[in-house]
Amino acid sequence: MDTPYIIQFPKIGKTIEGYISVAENDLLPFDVKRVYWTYFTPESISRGGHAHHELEQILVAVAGKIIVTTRMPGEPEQKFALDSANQGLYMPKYCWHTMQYTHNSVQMCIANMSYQESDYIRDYQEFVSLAEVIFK
Ligand code: T46
Repeated sequence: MDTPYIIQFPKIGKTIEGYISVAENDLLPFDVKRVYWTYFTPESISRGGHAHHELEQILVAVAGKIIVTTRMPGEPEQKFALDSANQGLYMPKYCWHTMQYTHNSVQMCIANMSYQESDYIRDYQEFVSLAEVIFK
């Protein structure tokens, strides 16, 4: 079973001219099929609260700070603070996750498949029960 991990992307440039970061080739653990982004999330809101059967993705805080809480089946909870635009959090399938954002956050998600509502597990008890069967 894979676990979430941080990917460092190259940071090209200097303070006086700004930076470019690039996500390509061997740094990506899958072929990219979709990119989406989340913004203007109020600080009082927690998003996510689901896992996926097949979706793998990388979350990047291209602006602001995002606290991502993850739980893999049978594993303790982990917390990641994303606050660098050259850093991404890889989340494998069957990773239960929630996110909280600072008001200025922009979250970019790089994903291995197109949007399919049937891929979501939105009920935590269903996630726990499925995980017991799949990862026993
Ligand atoms: C995830 C976290 C990190 C679409 O129609 N197409 C899309 O590609 C996406 C991502 C969402 N939607 C629709 C589905 C819902 O009606 O947008 C609405 C909000 O989606 P959701 O409540 O799932 O949003 P988040 O922020 O809780 O979760 C999203 C992704 O959906 C999810 O896969 O892992 O960001």
